[in-house]
Amino acid sequence: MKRDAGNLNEAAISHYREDGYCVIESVFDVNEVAAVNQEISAIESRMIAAAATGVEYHLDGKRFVDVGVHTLQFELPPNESRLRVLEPAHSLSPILLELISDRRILDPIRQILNTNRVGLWTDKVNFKCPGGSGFGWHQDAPYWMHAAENLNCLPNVMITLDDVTVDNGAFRVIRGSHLAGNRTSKDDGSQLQGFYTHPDEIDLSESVEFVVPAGTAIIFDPFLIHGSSANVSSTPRRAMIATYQPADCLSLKAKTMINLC
Ligand SMILES: O=C(O)CCC(=O)C(=O)O
Repeated sequence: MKRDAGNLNEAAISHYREDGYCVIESVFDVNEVAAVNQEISAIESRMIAAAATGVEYHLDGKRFVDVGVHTLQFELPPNESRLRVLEPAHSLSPILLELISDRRILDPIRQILNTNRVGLWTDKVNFKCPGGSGFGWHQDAPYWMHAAENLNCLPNVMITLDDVTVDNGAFRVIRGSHLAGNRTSKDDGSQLQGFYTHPDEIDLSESVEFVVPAGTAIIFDPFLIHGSSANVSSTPRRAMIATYQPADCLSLKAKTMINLC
């Protein structure tokens, strides 16, 4: 189910409710995407430099650094000089705040949340540099379970910032998997096992992969099982993911109210 930018029609809203996602193509044009990518590149350099002042830790061999409220996750060797994820990112740049506050994104979110007043729960940039690692199958809700006031009201929007191909690490979901709520997690003894979905819970016959152009918005439910493969191409596959909530609720990391209405 693909929609052009604008309000979601009833079919798109039903698709979101029943299948756990909907896709809006051509939300942002090439110039808008290029401006965001230029900003992201500057932010990556700035935050890598700032990591020297942060608090470093390792989980399952992955390097994390907290710099104030920002968590930096670095890529694995041989790409360890590159960022994998930066969360949150909007407060580092008016351009990123503008992107995730854009009416073309907020209007569909208002429809999904059935409210005019929308706030931000969290946001991140996934850099997916050439050689960047994939994301194992997981749901987002378990990460947020202990902090969110409205676990069922946290729609995610992935904004693609490069044309997505199978080779550069397309995003994928298990259609309808949100309907069964919180799934059993992995039990492989890893530190992050609680955040990954147990393989027995994953019905690969319902897997949907999104090969979409830059500037697309993929809206998905916080309980939807999702992930992506590694980037085996020579070009990046950048994306920004913003997660919304009803207004007047605290955000995940900074614990401030970020009302976008
Ligand atoms: O960016 C991707 O490819 C996957 C993102 C993802 O699963 C996440 O950030 O939760």
